[in-house]
Amino acid sequence: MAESRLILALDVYERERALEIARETADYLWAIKVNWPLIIGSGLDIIPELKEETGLPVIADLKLADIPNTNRLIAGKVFEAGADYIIAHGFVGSDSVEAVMELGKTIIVVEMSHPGAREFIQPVTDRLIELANRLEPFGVIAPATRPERVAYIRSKLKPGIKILTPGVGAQGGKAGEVLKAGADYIIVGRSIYASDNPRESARQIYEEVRAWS
Ligand code: O7E
Repeated sequence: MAESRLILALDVYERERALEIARETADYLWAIKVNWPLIIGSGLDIIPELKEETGLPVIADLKLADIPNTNRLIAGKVFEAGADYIIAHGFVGSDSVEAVMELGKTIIVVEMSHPGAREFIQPVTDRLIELANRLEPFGVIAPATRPERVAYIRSKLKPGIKILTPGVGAQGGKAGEVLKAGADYIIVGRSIYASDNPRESARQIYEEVRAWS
């Protein structure tokens, strides 16, 4: 099977349900993203459990946005638990992001997918792209809900820095459009985990993504 470019946003609370959905969909995924709902509901041990269950990388989407020392304290524990990547906000400044990058592979938010992202984040996206180009993280987060912004971010971003795009499905983004615009990976949550058949939903999105690869 071709390498997947699909990331599952596993935003459920319960450990058993998370492990079951991960097991059912793993064949179609590149990685699993865990966010606060799952960490709050199931604890940090869910990270090694998901890795053991699926063999897939885990992205800890903590959207870290604190002073360097606090970012370091949090990221240290989360990498130690087995996270392969951590997502951090860039708007807090390069020292805060560097504190995370010193400990492991990091993904920086340069623009978000919801309508409110236009208020404060989008106006500073250019500067966040500059930050990413300077620090060279593994990747950046860009909005699948606005393919034209993904294309813009791709045109300004150093080659080699990956673009990960949430917002496909429940938020209205279309996988094909955002991949055509230059995304490397798409992040999908509700359209998979809240569907009647998560495995089949993941398979359908995987096939759609593959058609663009
Ligand atoms: O809308 P869904 O259910 O497909 O889930 C989308 C997931 O991506 C969810 O975990 C949400 O917190 C996350 N996300 C966005 O939806 N928009 C963003 O701009 C950023 C993220 C995200 O992954 O953040 C990484 C920083």
